[in-house]
Amino acid sequence: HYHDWEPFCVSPMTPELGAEVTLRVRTSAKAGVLLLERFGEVERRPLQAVPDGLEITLPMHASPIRYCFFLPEEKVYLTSGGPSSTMPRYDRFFHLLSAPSVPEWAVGAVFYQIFPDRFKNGDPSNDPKDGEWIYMGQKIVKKAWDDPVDLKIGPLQHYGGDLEGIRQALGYLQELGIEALYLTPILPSRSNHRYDGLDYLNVDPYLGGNEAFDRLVADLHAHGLKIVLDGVFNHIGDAHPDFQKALHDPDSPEASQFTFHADGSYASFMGVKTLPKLDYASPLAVERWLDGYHAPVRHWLRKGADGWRLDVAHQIGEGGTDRHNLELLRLIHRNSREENPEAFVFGELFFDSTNHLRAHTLDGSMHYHGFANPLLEWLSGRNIYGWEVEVSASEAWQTLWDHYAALPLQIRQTMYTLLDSHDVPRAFWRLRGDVELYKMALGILLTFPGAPGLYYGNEIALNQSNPYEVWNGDPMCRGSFPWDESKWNREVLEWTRRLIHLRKNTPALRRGGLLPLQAPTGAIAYKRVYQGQEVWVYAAPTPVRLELPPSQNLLSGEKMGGRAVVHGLGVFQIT
Ligand code: ARE
Ligand code: CA
Repeated sequence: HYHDWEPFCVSPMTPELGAEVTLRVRTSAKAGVLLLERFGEVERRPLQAVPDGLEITLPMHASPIRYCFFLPEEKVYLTSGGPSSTMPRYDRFFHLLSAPSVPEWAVGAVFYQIFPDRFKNGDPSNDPKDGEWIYMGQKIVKKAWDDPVDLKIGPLQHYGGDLEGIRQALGYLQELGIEALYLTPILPSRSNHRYDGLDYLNVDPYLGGNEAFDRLVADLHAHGLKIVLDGVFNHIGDAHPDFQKALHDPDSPEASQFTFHADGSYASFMGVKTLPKLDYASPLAVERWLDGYHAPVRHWLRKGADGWRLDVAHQIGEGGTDRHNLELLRLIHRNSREENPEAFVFGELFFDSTNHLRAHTLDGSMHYHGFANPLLEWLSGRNIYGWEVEVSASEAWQTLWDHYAALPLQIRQTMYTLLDSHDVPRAFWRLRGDVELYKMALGILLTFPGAPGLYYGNEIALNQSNPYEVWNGDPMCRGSFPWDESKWNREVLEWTRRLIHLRKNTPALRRGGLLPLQAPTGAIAYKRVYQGQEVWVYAAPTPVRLELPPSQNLLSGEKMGGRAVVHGLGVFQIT
């Protein structure tokens, strides 16, 4: 019995509110009932038999609609958490959102995250000069990034990477199979990370300015690639003229956009003074950053961006405001779609994002909590702070599965899954440079539902030195990309390429649903299913024996069936 987000099971796949939607279970059962939950009451509706399954057509008059199936002959409930012999809790009902829903291009798409200062210096003529003043008494430190000691210099240290560099790397990225880029901020700022934007309508001249952006976007689009920008709408940089005005003139309209306390201090991102927090109780702030014609939310989509990754999405509008965080996220989403109907808008929701995503706000979130964390805790035996943890394969799987099962159907395929990013230690480092384990982790990333995001350098096993105690300056996971190919791990690069191409050419891997498989001890195992295609994935850090139905090994091409041994990653298409 199977139900997930695919044309057979949900049609149309993104139903409009008020329109009708047909829900189908792929099953051999001849009779069944839909359990439809509304305001805590469960209604039962009979299903009709159709070839290959059972169906019902419903008006989409609430969003999300929440339901599961009951098959009386087998006495089985089909829930978002798989088949169950008892009536599931409400959080195991399927959630289906009404349109607007996720953009087709982002479904299962392979992303590549770039931290622009560190990726590629394509134009040394725009480099910041050592000792150059940036703004208000701040001086740039221009250094290469090879020596970990340099990291203590902190956020003013610039390497010189730019948008021209990214453009020059397009051939490399395409050969790898990348379909979309996610860039951390590109606004003029003082720091190398640029989360402290001081002008929201222009590109940092050190990155090549607006011309470099236009050129990059044109080239990307000409090659069918997308580009998602980092939307920093919770706070701005303290050097931004709006904040400077507010500081010097507390009665100015600009001042209404911030929260000043009696002692002269002000609300900021996690107490960081360079990042004053925007107060969206102020209508001016809503207009200026999110809603007005010139609001950056709209501006950059008109300039060709294909979406937003929303920085600290859960904090936007939080604290002492009359506009709720969820409402603001919906506003950003709606405005983005107005400017670009295909915009992909996902949140940086560091923790459990289920509630946000069920509330019809965004198209997905960075999947740390329900993906990267359990996976790497299992494989490395330590968490992102470096503390030792003991997580078994079955516990890790349970967390992955619980989070998958809790997501609205459409968003299951657009979660931004990742192993690491510019905010956490690199996975290769956490795995102590163990190439086999690392390849397996990449294998899980690239065979799991969602839009997998590689962080620049993942594909060549870029490493870092001990990150944990240098958390005051820049995190160590932001080293410059070595364009000297002798520093690349070729084996990992070939492996990553192969898996990306496999994913793109196998519909079940790219956009299929997920189901648990019986896993041998110490391993995790899952099925990906799409339109009748079934792919079984095993990830086993130590060798495991298993029984396979007639199938093809998608990594070696071999025909399989009966007994097999998997060590590392096994991917088998059932034939
Ligand atoms: C830097 C240092 C920090 C230091 C801070 C203050 O890295 O260790 O505490 O300075 O001196 C940007 C820069 C950061 C910079 C920060 C502040 O990229 O390098 O920090 O600005 O100047 C939490 C949030 C999460 C947030 C991270 C940074 O939940 O949303 O912290 N991520 C976004 C971006 C960042 C960006 C900002 C927010 C600010 O992706 O790059 O930071 O715009 C644990 C904690 C989480 C923490 C997470 C990661 O899980 O529990 O709360 O996430 O680690 O650090
Ligand atoms: Ca440069």
